[in-house]
Amino acid sequence: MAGLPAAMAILMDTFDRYAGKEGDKKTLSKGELTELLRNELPGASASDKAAVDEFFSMLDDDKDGVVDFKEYVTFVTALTVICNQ
Ligand SMILES: [Ca+2]
Repeated sequence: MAGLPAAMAILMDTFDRYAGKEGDKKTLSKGELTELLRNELPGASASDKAAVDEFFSMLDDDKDGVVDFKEYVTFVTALTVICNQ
């Protein structure tokens, strides 16, 4: 079971690195999320503004305009489950 804590540490580190770039360190703005996608998921179409907008609103579950850690983790967990099917 060594893999899970390591994976969670990577998740948390990735979030912290981008969330800390501007404004609130506990949330991802749309700009920070765009940068995260561009650097961490090169296959994602982060240059497509409409796709980023759609992705952002999908993550921003409570529609407050920022993605907090809970929203981020919920999304990544869902993505991991999908990828394992
Ligand atoms: Ca939110």
